[in-house]
Amino acid sequence: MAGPPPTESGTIGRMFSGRRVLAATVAAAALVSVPGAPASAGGLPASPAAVATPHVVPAPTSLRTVPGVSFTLTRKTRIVARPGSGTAGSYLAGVLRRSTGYPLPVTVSGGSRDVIDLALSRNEKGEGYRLAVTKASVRLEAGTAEGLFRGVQTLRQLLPPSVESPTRKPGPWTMPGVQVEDSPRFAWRGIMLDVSRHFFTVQQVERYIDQAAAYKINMLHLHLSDDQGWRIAINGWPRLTTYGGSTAVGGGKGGYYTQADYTRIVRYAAERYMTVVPEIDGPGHTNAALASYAQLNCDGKAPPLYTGTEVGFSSWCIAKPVTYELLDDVLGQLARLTPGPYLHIGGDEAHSTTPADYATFIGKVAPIVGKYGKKVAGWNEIGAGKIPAGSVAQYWNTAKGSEDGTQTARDAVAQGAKVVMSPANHAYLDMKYDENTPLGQDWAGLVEVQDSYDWDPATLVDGVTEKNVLGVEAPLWSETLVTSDDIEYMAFPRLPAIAEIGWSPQAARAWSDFRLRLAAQGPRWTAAGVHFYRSPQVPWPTS
Ligand code: TNX
Repeated sequence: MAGPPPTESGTIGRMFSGRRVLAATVAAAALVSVPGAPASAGGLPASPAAVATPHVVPAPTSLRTVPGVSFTLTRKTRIVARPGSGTAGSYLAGVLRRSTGYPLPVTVSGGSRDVIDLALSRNEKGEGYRLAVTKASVRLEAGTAEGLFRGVQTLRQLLPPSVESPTRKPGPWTMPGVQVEDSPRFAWRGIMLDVSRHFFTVQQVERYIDQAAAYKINMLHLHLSDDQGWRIAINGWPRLTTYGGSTAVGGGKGGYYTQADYTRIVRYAAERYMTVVPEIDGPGHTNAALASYAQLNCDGKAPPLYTGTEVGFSSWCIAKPVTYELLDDVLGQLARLTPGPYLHIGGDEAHSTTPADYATFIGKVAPIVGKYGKKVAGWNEIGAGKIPAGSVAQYWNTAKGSEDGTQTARDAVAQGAKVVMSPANHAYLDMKYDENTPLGQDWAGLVEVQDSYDWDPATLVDGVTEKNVLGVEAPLWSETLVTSDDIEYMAFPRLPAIAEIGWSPQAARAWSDFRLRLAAQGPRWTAAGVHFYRSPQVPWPTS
């Protein structure tokens, strides 16, 4: 490796043993209350190169700055995307060309100067990567294309915020010299978007995918059906969408994805190494389907469409064979359209289904998922039914104090399931930040950014420990959300907090340090046109 050996410099160098982190945090607080600005009196002198200190979210396992070294993009810089590097090179070029205006050709081989070189390496595995910024080049290595894509997201954050602008900006485009080694704590780092309560177009979903991918999110859970709308076309059951998808909360016009639309979303996500998990909720949350086909109802009568926000009033008719004929078609078609391993069967808040019927239902639906070669995912309640080992139970109840949630999550684990943590009072992006938040709900409490950040998935639920936890997911329910601005206002800055919980080692995480790194994301969101909540807990730069 060219250049001087890396040193652990004050502000961000950290090797993540508990004590070192604390030292780094204190130094960071002293130095960089305004990222990129010269250090104030009492701090160390600002770096002579005036290159912004790296403020990376999620925190990498190890990030060492190399003092006095930097790399500057030029009109001649090339991106070398070596064989096997997947979409990482073209994605990076797409981001950088818009703001820099540089041609940044992507080639499969190239020299060693003025290049960003993406290569596979046997030293890394999975999503792990290694990134070295030297004077001559930027070198990113990973064991997989997916790892390179995650590393590209770190690389972006080393450049000035205006690099995120969709239009040309002046530069200079300088990155500090760093050596980063990084790999994720958890395999599942998800977002969920409720497209049922309000419908979001393919383009709106794609926009959210890109925003989440920047923080190394790798799972996209789509809540495709609920009382207020059925959003995915199913061959043989056209009224699910033409009628069941025709409205939304508040009586709006609704909408739905054709199977081609859904495939577009799946492909767009896959190009960002994000796996789509489609959810068809049941036995509750099924009014839109029940309204579409009278024969699905136990009494043979279709209820009216529903545009309110109550939960728990609807149920599939557990005893009728047609219920499972429908679900066989739905899950079979979704399995065919979905390359990812999971189909999410919902299972939450089935207040109008008896416990015996609930267990019968899970016992019938889980095998349909298996028959189509997929694994079962569901809300934690599915633990009350019989589920195959290897299933995923998504814990959504509020942490502690929720006996039901704890019990069903434990029951799921006892059957060999893994848990994805989405505790509503920490991970729900639809909760209000404070009592003045114009959007969202508050049934799980007010969730400020620190609340979303300060918890550990491995210690939240008694009896569910690190080895039982597959990861974390931030659900965004859309009863009160209509536009992309609404999505972004609720997701930012809390989504990056959940993303860091999913990616970074627990010992490396401290709120006092995170809030400074988060503050540095603000100008990036401003440059990108992301509408975000300026939490008073975060020292956003004023300029
Ligand atoms: C609970 S949590 C729900 C959703 C609502 C959400 C609103 C869960 C699995 N179900 O039906 O949209 O609260 O915050």
